[in-house]
Amino acid sequence: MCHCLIPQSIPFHCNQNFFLPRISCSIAMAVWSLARSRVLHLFTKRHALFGVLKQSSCSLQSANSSLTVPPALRGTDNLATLFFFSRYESTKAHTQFEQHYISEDHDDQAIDFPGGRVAFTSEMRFIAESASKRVPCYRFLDDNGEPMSSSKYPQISKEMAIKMYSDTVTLQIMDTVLYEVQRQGRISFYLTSMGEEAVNVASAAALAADDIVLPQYREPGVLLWRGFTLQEFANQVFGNAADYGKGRQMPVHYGSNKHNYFTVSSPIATQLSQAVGAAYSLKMDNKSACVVTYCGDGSTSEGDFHAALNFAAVMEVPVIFICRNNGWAISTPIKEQFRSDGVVVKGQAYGIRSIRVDGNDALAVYSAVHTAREMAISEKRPVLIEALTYRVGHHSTSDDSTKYRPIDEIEYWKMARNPVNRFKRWVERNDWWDDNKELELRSSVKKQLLQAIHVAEKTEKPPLEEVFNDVYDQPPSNLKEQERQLRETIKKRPKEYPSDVPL
Ligand SMILES: Cc1ncc(C[n+]2csc(CCOP(=O)(O)OP(=O)(O)O)c2C)c(N)n1
Ligand SMILES: [Mg+2]
Repeated sequence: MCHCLIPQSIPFHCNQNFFLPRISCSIAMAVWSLARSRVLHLFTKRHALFGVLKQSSCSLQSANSSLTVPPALRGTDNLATLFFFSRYESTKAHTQFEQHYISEDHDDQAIDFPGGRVAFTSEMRFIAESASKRVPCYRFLDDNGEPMSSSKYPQISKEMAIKMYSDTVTLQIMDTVLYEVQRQGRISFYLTSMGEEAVNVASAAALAADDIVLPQYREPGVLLWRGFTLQEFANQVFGNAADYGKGRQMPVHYGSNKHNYFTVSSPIATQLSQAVGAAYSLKMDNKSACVVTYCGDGSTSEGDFHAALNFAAVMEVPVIFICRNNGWAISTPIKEQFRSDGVVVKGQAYGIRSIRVDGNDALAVYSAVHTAREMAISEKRPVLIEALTYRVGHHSTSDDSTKYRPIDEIEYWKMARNPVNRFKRWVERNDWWDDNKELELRSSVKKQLLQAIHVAEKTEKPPLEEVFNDVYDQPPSNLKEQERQLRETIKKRPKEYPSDVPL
């Protein structure tokens, strides 16, 4: 276990930045604009290094596709362009800036500047705000679950494929049932991963158990893959005495020392700089493992995202940043989040090898994470993966996403671009799966989950004193005073205190 992991006896809360200070936005912006110059002429080289990127592009157009397209998107020959354009219209390319970029440089006249040799140019020109072509999106399966021609077959065994598919189905069922349990008022909060099952499970499948995971919150599939049981999930959302967080966290703030999975922390992006610290620790210990941290598109607007990427690049640590770009940060669409070509280009700005991948294609996610892991560990370097996906559910049970986005957009991603159905078609095509197995799996998972919920609901809550434990070795006087006041209040108003929490 690396130095920076918190011991078992202390709850795994990481709501502060332990490892790295925040850097100011202005410094991050300065780093971005300086480094952006490298993007234009180095990009081709990077692609060559990154064979997987070159294998395919993300054309969503499919001759065989019988997919339902939302009315707003009909009447076009190129669904890919239109749909991606509508999601990414914040990006405009200005080719005229780029065309002369390399040819006019006077390589013989250069300055040996700290950080490397820089050629002079007699031409005054500004670097374009974006490249003429958007970074393509690596995918293996098309929307119908058929391998795209020229795609290399990812090394996935039958056993692995079946576990991947079974876990995505389990995640779907868990989300459906626990969402309803919240609606029935039996738990206080819930948040689904619907639409993002492939990023969850396929990325987990590409990792080793020793790799340390620092999640955002929409990645319970990683924990499921590692063997966290339905009973453990249920205990956490009910906040009972068997919950490892002793009921102190909101539901879905899972964590497991056993599975090297840091507890989810609500303040977004804090996990990113912590991940860099953990990866640095792995490097110091010369471990053959990496750290994997997840974030959303919204998190990339936090200063922590930029600090984390910069530190990771400079310190050369084995960390994989997986950004689930799902189009929305609660009600904020990505066109109001950034003006860059999504997230992937930010990696190169900080000197980090990066790839954009179809997050709804389990095999592409698997391949990209698997390759990234090898590079991160063998070359001791960070890697950034931008997974294009879509949050099909509401942000959480505290949200109604139909208030800010069209229902047909949601339906389109739910039906036509469903990552679970796409992967299923591929597994079926290999004769590894059929309807009987499907029925059997679904009924068995439902049965186990309902039983787990029943047990979790019946299990007693942690005693009141636990609210005040585990942070300090010796509780300070102000905490003792708070506990005294709480007990006094309960005595005065016993009816307002939940009867199932032991005093
Ligand atoms: C520092 C911080 N600011 C704001 C919030 C409130 N908040 C919770 S989730 C969220 C949106 C995050 O969006 P994204 O990173 O895209 O993840 P997604 O929910 O789409 O998976 C916000 C703003 C928070 N938890 N922490
Ligand atoms: Mg998002």
